[in-house]
Amino acid sequence: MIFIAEKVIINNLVVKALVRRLWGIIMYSNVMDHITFLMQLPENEQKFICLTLGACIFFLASCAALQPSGGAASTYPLIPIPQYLMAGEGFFFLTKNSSIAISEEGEKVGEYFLHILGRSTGYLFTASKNTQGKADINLVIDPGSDFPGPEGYGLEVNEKNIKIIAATPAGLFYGCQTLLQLFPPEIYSTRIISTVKWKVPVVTIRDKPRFTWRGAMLDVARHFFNVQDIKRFIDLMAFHKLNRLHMHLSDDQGWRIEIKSRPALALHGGSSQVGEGQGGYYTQEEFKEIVQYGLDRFITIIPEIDMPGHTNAALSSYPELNIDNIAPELYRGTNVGFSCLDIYNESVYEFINDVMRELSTISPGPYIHIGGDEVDKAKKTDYIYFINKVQDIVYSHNKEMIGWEEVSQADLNQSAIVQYWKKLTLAKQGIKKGNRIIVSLAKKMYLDMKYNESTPIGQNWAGIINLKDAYLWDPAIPGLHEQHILGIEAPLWTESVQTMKDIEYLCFPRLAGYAELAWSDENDRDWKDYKARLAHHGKRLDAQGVNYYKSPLIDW
Ligand code: TNX
Repeated sequence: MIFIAEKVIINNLVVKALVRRLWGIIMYSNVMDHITFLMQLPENEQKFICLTLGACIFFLASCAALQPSGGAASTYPLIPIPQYLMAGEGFFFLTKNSSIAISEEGEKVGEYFLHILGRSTGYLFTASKNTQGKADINLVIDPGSDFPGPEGYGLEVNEKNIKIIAATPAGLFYGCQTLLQLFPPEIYSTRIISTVKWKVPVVTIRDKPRFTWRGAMLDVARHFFNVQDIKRFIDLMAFHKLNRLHMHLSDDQGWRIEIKSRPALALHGGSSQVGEGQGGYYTQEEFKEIVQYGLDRFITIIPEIDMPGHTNAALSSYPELNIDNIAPELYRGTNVGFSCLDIYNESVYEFINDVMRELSTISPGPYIHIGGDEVDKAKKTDYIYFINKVQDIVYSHNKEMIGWEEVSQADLNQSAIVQYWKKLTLAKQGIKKGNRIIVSLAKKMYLDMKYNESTPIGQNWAGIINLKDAYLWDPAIPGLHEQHILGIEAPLWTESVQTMKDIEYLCFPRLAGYAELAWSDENDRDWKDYKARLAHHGKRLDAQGVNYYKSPLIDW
């Protein structure tokens, strides 16, 4: 039996309560009284009671074996922790002769999986399409299968073979990520390792995410990062089952996306960044390449053009967007809140329409982020007027609008999404209007905050966020109910971040914790257990050459 019917799978806590109850009955009642009473009953009633009791004990024992993987950190150090895991005994061994079968609809997922397996093992597998369970590893897509949600999967490993089954390619992809984590960490190496036995512990897993939005944000405006860096970041996200990459493509310090009808944006506005560097921008072709790379890993790219504030680079490129029609100098500092588009100038909306039109053709995802944060220069009524007009433009290009929490003051479309970063009152205003919330709470989730006072890069305005602070909280904070939360997203602002090594240092391992917050059940998260799993996860990061922060809180 691969999958245990949903009703049988019950929460760890329920099992514990039942076991405690049974134990209480045995310990605190006079057992002899019960036995004497039993002996006096007619024989058929005695049989009935004994059988029922036996069945109960069997049921409880099998439930206990089905505990979520909390206690199994050492054998199954998975991050994020899966919903249900039934531990087994023994191992499956992968050899160069192992056969692999992949459903036709899962071909791309299979390519990804075989590429990672091949890099470190050196085994050159070719997959067959016959997924009748005959191969050693079977990656099966069965749309009719009874899986919880579109991203769920089941994974069964026994000593003879492995089977992952999912209703969608996304589910299969996440199943493959879990399987890869079950191998020794060297499986992530980019060169062939011949000293390791490629074994996988016997296990049954059934899993699905808690939130549909599991994101990270990269600010490529304060410092520019090239396509290679973004692809590496996408790979690291995929490995943690994250599925949304929000790219902050414009700010005071730089404009990072080619807009053909407004070429100065990239050519001039893209030529600066914080400090000395020369900035840069993505051509539309490069951006499409990033989008496709993300799609192949089930990560949707969300482009953000921040407005009406955070617009110095645009104002410097096209002076007519300014109230005084004078182009300001390019800006290389780190202040915020000083720039603003000319809100009552119609040509500003023609400009925005050009940008949104081009952006929506190169960004097939359903969302466009319009920023809307920290506009110190505009009065509230003017701000609302602006956001309402921009929202109409976004929807005219068939995209759903996302904005930082300040946009909740405007007349939001029902499908618009509010990104909560600081003020709960603004998030709640969005909820009242029926809008969904992405939680990016600065004091818990800003990846540019330092780990401790002496962290060499990063900021501290929202607080110091060590690994425990980042992990040990729940996004459904008081006043924000689970059903209003679309998911979570951890932003990395890059005022102080100059290289990919810097990105990795601030993101890892905190992002692993956010991935677990986004994917796993709240009841299954436990700091002590997480610490043990993270120590092992460090080896996976090592194998990928990630420059992560070796927090003293973890016994690496
Ligand atoms: C706040 S959060 C900002 C960014 C800064 C960041 C620095 C938000 C919507 N805006 O403009 O880069 O703090 O931590």
